[in-house]
Amino acid sequence: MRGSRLVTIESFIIEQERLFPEATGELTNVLYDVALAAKVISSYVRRAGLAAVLGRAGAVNVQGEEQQKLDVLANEVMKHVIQKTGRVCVTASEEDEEPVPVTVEHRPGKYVLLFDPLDGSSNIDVNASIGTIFSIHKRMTPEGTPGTLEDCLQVGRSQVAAGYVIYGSSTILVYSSGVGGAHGFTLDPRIGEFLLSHPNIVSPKSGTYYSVNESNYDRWSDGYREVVRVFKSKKNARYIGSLVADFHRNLIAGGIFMYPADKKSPQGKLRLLYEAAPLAFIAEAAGGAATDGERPILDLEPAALHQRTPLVIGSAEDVAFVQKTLAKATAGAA
Ligand code: AHM
Ligand code: MG
Repeated sequence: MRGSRLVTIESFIIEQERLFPEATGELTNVLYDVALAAKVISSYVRRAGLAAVLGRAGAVNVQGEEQQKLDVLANEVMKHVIQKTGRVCVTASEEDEEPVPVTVEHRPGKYVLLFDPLDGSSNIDVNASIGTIFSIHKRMTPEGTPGTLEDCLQVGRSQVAAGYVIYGSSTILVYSSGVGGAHGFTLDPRIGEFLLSHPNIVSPKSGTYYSVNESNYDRWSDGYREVVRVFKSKKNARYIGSLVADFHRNLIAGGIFMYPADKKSPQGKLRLLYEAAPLAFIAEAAGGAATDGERPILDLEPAALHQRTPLVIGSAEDVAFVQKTLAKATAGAA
């Protein structure tokens, strides 16, 4: 742990809130709620091999208990913690087909929470790092009413806060509320608190690592093939197949993550609203960048809740190199 002063996530967020004299404290509370959900999810993840949570939903484990899929469970935890607080008007998740509005009975609040409860699901059963990603917006529709799809379909640039939790060798929550930078907190399991461990994260301008699923090489455009040819000769390959884990490594150590569009996934694989946009918010807050190969992720206008996007994210100079190489390849092909 860096620094001798123990700073809890609560006290840190309150300190940050003082930078905004007009703040009412409600966003702070939404962030606490997310941190609380993260602790609960983390406790399930840590016991995953013992509790009845591995495998497919609907299956029965060796003790005859009905198993609940960990990502379904994480989705329920997040909604349970946030839906009745009076602070959000709608939630949207990778696991729910439609937005889930907060009913009038539960006092719809002024924020919107979008999330991927447990990303990297192919890694769950093999004990590799997985994560939760979250994005917070102010609502667009009138206060006091249940939120709608319109509240969810907002451009990434208008996020008021975003972040992720990585369940790795330790559990770390990284968040940003924009102007104040990006900050990381490590869950101390002895006291059950997130403590400040990575203040003011600054991502290196260029990095050692590149992360991409190279088995898709034959399906990529010439531009991406050229990018990877150059990266192979200059960088080190690291790919877990768990976005949060690949992103976190590259954020801290420097590097780039790419999930391009390809012949099989013409829009890319990753989701704009609750995967790409929140991580792009963190990347930019840490001095990095994120594009779909051409345009900043944070400027993309969403048209559908589960919309996909190609994603190129990480150290600023590496992302710029990809953009330049792709543009050159497109111009050359024209
Ligand atoms: P998921 O939301 O179903 O877990 O899928 C998203 C994951 C990301 O974590 C990861 O970057 C990517 O899918 C890996 O995909 P692939 O196996 O095609 O490389
Ligand atoms: Mg996901």
